[in-house]
Amino acid sequence: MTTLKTTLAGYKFDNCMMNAAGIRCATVTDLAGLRDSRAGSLVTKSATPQPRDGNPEPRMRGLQYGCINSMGLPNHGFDYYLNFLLEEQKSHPQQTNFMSIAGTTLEDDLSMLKQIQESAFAGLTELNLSCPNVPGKPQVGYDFDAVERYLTAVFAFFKKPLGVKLPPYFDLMHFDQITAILNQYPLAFVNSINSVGNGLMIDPESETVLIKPKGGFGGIGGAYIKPTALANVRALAQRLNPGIAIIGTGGVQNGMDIFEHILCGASMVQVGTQLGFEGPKIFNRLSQELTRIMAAKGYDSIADFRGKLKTL
Ligand code: RRO
Repeated sequence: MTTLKTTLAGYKFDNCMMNAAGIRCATVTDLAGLRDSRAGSLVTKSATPQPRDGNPEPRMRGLQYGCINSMGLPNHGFDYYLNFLLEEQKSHPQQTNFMSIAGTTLEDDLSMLKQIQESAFAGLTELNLSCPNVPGKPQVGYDFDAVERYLTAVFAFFKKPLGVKLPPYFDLMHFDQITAILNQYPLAFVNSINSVGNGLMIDPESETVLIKPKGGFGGIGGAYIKPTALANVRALAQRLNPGIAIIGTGGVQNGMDIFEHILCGASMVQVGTQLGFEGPKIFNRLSQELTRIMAAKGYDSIADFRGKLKTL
């Protein structure tokens, strides 16, 4: 019997698929849609201490192979998402969920983490170090000294399971450097990758950029980024302490894409752009596709092939 169950940081999930933060998870209606889907978990839109409107529109555009966004962290504020998650814990205690936070300063991150620490939240926390779209705020994940500073400050008091959402890296030396830092901390997981930051999509007909913020620059998601996502999952899996689980995100459109993420070392796989296109029913299709692929290959569970990518 094929199962899509997975384990991450000691938590069990009925399905190894879930949404990527930011996609159909900003309102309680969207979040309930995810909870009622076949996804094994959900993550809430990256929260800031106070609600934010985000960047001016148009701020997201889809194209054939993916999308560009510069949302700018629009969200209903920390309390809104924590309250939702606490309610979920009571109404659906069998499902473990994730809370994503993305302060625009270290102080904001620490203040939200202190509130999580003091709350009854029993899920996992994802610290987003890779938002590419807040003008004037570079991605923390590209500043290795800052990553070290953040994690030292966080783990001085934070005792609940915590992971980080990373930007894509493009040089093997950068994988060595970031994992040397991450391996110093009791991280439950790393999530790789966020969108490929500061791409540009244009309409040649009108000779115009597709989105308004930042002169048209924005994070790229979808099929465009799958090779980068797989490379990051694989490179992290080869370097991280075995106790740090990997969530693979980027370029998932079908069950085979999920299979490939797991082959590279992911324990859980998130769906971003394509979930935005299809809605939460996508998890039915993806579950059927992955189940069929595994059955055809004779794999009963994802542990049978996770991280077992072969080289030539
Ligand atoms: O809200 C956004 O603009 C955004 C965030 Br916080 C993120 O982490 N990744 C992204 O592509 N967009």
